[in-house]
Amino acid sequence: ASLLASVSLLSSAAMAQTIGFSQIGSESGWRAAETTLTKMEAEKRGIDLKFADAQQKQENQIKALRSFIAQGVDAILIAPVVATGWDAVLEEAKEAEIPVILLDRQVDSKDDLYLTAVGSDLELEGKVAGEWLAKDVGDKPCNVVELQGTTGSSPAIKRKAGFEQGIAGHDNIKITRSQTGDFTRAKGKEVMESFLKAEGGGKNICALYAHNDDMAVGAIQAIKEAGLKPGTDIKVVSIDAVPDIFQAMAAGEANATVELTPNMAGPAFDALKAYMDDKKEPPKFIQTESKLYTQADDPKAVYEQKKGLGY
Ligand code: GYE
Repeated sequence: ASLLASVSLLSSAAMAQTIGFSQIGSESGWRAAETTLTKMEAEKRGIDLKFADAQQKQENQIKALRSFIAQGVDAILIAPVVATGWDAVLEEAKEAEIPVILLDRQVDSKDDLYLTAVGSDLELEGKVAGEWLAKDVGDKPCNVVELQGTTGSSPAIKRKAGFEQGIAGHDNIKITRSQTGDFTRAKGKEVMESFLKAEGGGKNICALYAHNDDMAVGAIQAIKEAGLKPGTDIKVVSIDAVPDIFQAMAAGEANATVELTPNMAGPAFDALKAYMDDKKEPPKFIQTESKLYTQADDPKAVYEQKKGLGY
């Protein structure tokens, strides 16, 4: 019996796995933090992590997954850049009996094609942002411009829908312009410049809703260059709660953000271990918490506390 026990112990120790991680890229400070934390979590667990950066291109993610399958990795993590187009490669992973875990974004594929998805309630994040703005503006007429995330990604689709739920019933609040800034600072600045030009230099814009803080930080630059005060002339609400948005808040240039934890890998690795060691099937969605931060939450202190956490 002891021989058997030691063999099974050895085999579970042998489970210290090789895991492939197909990361979207490093389009935002949040994404960079997720990568840092995933590598740290893998290190902690003795996992050999094979990392592939897709530079935000789906075809590079599909190539990476095929290479992980060919290598015979024990499991795959992927943050899917868009929600569609994954069925074929996920079928191939399933054929190879390699469990796949989704991080921070979801896919339209049937859920038997992945072990679980770790992520936030993306729609709730948008709703919290919309509700904050509705409370902040009261009955005042407010034209909102929106910087959407990457076209076709689950956060862009759900955060847009959620925000509209948050402002529903407040007919004084209208989204007058909405365009993708692809989750990056540079594009966020560029699109905000075009919004300002199109809206009388910005005097008709009451608020900006950005699907992530990086686009908001880029837009804040554009608002200042247009001679307006972000945070007062144009309210700024976004999502992620990266350190730089707290610096902007402390300077009165941003008003609110909804926190998205960058540590999706911890819950993912835990679910995977339970599955591989004890055949414990995880739920299809493991939800992380979202939290609203405003200028009332001591942004300077939050910046100090967050800036070391892998961003
Ligand atoms: O908000 C943004 C990143 O997929 C929810 O992707 C994530 C988003 C996050 O580009 O900063």
